Amino acid sequence: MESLTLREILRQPHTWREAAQRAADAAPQTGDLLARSGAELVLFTGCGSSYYLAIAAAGFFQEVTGLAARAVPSSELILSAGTYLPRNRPAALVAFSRSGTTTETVTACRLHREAGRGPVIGVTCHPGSDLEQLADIAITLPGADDQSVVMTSSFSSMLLAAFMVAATLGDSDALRSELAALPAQLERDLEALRSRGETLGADRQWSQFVFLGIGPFLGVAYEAMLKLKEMTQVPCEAYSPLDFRHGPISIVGKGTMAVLLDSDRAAAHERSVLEDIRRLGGDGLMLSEAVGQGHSEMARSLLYLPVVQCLAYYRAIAEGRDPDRPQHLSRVVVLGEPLA
Ligand code: F1P
Repeated sequence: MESLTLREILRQPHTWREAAQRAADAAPQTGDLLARSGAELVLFTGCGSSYYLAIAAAGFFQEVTGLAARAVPSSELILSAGTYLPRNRPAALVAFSRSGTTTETVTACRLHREAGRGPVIGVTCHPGSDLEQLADIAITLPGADDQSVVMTSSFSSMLLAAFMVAATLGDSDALRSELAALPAQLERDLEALRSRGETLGADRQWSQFVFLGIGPFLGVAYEAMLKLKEMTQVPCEAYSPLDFRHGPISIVGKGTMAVLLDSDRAAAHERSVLEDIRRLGGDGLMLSEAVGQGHSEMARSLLYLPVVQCLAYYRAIAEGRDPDRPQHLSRVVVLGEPLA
């Protein structure tokens, strides 16, 4: 029987259509809410994959809208808020949670509201969830509510929704049009992206993977690492490309595969890091070779996802593991005791 995880990876053109439409519908009122709130900072939060989603979303959001934005793990917002929230400054909170019930994320949103710090915008896949009920505005994507343990279509669909809101608030018609057309683009490219991920994942000469991504791409690089870690436990790490030279490069050897989620902004410098890795006996590739040219960085960051999801999936199969039953993991982490 076909794996649930693979089925949910391959349904992303469909879930992206729902995400683009629902986010486009919600964007105007989201912009009004942020403007009325006087928020001087937009915090993006989540746990695990949803935190990595927050990193990518916050990075592009700030670049496209010009509003100050940063990503913080939900648990840090609860236990170390002062590190991220400037004293008494109004801040909006954008929370990502596929389940809408993860303890830390729901708690962070509740505390943000109770403190009157500013509005809560929830992005979830679970209608009627705690997060949806707590949020001032909720963007809910039921079509992307992955039933698999690991997040795949939920991750990319919630990220696409965040990008669509950013493009709308940033008043970028070009970006909005590109994102609206992305589900059809993915439908056309899906088999090639799947196949590229399969080739990479099924090749067991690679004993360790390094995912490299600059700026907002680092969030997607972390997610690529987490997918592979969750489904296979194969050694894998993620870094900002040039920072990899400052110590972590010591791990490079014959079986190292560096997957560069390459950008436009630093392309030449990123390629130079791959050359260093090859000189040290490893190998490397640029994911834009699979995804093709002519896309914005935002769109490319989304099109990279099916490739790295399939890389992890097919490596799990090659290792004789069941991607639908990842070791030690549950679909949602709900803590027994309240954090605050
Ligand atoms: C987030 C999360 C995932 C993790 C696993 C368990 O859940 O921690 O990051 O990969 O699937 O759930 P959510 O808050 O997005 O529902």
